[in-house]
Amino acid sequence: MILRHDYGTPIPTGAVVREVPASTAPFPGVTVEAGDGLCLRVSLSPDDIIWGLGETVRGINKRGHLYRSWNSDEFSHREDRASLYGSHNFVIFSGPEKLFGLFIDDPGLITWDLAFTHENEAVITLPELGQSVYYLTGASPAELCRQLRELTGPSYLPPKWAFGYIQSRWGYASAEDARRVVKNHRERHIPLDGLSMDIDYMDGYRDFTWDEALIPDLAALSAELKETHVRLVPIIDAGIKQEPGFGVYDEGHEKDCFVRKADGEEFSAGVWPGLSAFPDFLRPEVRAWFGEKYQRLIRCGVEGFWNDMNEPALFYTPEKLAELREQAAALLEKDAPLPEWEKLKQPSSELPNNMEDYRRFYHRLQGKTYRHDRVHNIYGSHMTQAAAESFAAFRPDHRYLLFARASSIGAHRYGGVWQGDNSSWWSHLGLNLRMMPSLSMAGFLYTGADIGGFSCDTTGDLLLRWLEVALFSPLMRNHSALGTREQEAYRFERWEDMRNILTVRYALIPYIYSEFMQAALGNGLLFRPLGFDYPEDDTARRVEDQVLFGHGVMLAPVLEQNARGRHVYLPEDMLLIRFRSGEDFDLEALEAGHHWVEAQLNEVPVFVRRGSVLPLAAPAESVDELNFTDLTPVGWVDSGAELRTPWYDDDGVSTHPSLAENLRQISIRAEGDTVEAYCPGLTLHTDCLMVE
Ligand code: MIG
Repeated sequence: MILRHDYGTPIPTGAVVREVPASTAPFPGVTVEAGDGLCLRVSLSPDDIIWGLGETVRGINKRGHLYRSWNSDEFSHREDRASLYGSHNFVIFSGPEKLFGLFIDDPGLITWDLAFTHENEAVITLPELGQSVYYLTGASPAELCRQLRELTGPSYLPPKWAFGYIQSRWGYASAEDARRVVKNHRERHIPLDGLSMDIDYMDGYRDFTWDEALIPDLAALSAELKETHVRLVPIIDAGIKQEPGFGVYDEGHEKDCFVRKADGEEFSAGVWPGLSAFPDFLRPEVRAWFGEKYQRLIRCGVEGFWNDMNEPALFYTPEKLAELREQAAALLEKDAPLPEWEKLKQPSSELPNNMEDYRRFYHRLQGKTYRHDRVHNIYGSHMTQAAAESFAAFRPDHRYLLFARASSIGAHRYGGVWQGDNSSWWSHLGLNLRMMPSLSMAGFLYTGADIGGFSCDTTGDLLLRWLEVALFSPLMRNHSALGTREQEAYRFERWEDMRNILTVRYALIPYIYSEFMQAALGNGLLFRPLGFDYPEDDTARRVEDQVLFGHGVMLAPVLEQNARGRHVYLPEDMLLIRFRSGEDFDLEALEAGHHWVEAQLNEVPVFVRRGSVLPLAAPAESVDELNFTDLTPVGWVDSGAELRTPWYDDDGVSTHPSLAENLRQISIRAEGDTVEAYCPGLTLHTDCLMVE
């Protein structure tokens, strides 16, 4: 059941698609104080767990830290950060005597003191009124997530090829770079489906252009790569170079599409192209205008994009830069001794993403004007919406790949997210795994982190383990920053192991796709904390380094350097599949309880519940070449029992696929030595089933 309270006049964020009438019935377990701002308090018993908040640092259980909903460009973030790129204002309180969810539909700053100040209290504060708060109750945490999705709409559907491996790097600029990287993969039979192009492909960082000296014919390049089953995925930034003569800018300026300051002047901030103007994505006519621009690249055969810098990140404003200059000039003037120059450190480090700058410009939303800081967290989402609406207008029956950096709940209908600028640190391996269930809860099913780590130099073992951790991430992309060690799989001594792990991924794609589509079309979860399925098992509820995926799979990847295995807790009997490649794995039946599981650097352990199966395809080098109908289910089957697994497949591109029409059942029956597996339209091989 969902209860809604309004405080002040709620700002239309676009997050909610299903009207729930406002009520005055109290929220049991929540104390609400509404004054100038809003404060929600929940007292916690020592055993309560808090799940949610989507893309955030720290644990799956969010209890014990302070978080802030404020979309932030947090390059190389550490665990003390309160905010990352997205704001996903949904939490679940779950304990022996408690189960409810809160969704705060507010586009601005929210502070979540989740037992940070007081061990047994959660305090959520919002500086201003103007929001709806939804209180969700139901029989299970998954049920609360389903309700949230019914309230905020279904998750975005990527095309099937987007489940393949994508190679990316800040620095790929030319057609030659693209060809070389693809060739290096294909020559070594490293699977590949996408190549993402970073800002360097653009002409002077101008959106919707490309440098014609580097890419003379984008359409020809795109067609040539598609011949080898690789698709280009260019980046689009939020800011538009403020340069008279640049067509996109001139048009946006003429049509009054850019945000303005209080005095009516166009707001300007420095980002990659230099001083730039920022589209007011909150207005539908601006979205239509900006979205249409993507079609220039789509007409060249591009079928996927990533939207960056849409918090929006601001490197500096002329106003702030002038202040800094003045301070520097004063120091110069008086010929200040060296220690005094230290005074510039703080103002210069505060130049980017400065709160004062976020108060300098205004948006128009449904006839009202809002200062940016009041609606900051929905800016990026509306950029994603602009792109998605344009794709739908251009080719309504075709899915496009789209993922963005900044997001809020609501944007999950339009695209996926990647998890921002992580680092090549072992600690981020765990962090990125823990974000998967939290992002699923918020509706972002299509997600993944920069494999290998974005900033800092990666190492061969870290990249290999990261590929293993990302085995089930819908978005599986290797990406790294300019100036760091080159990070394509083939650069490393262990490249064959990396290739082998990628063959595991491709063997799994039909299953991952089946689970993804069932979750997306059925408002379900793709990744879940163990506590969702084992609410009575307190050990399972507190596990932070294992997650559930789809029907029947538990992931417990190795997250530590030099480790040759790890401790795994099994809440029930499971089959361990120790993969070395898509065709090379061994099986071991394990009983519920604690286990030390060996996993050498080139091995990835995957667990399947007794009575479930993991259907594998024969690996291929691209999704186009995968056979989705010839499968080998792997699992632990009880003799005498019939096992049924829902199985989804479709053409991979249609935009309104029907769950009912595309869902089948794989049924497996084992009786003594005879095992039979059946599913209409599938050829199933039974040699990897363990019968007991
Ligand atoms: O200021 O486009 O998160 O993936 O490589 C950095 C360059 C801008 C940040 C993105 C990252 C991308 C980088 N961008």
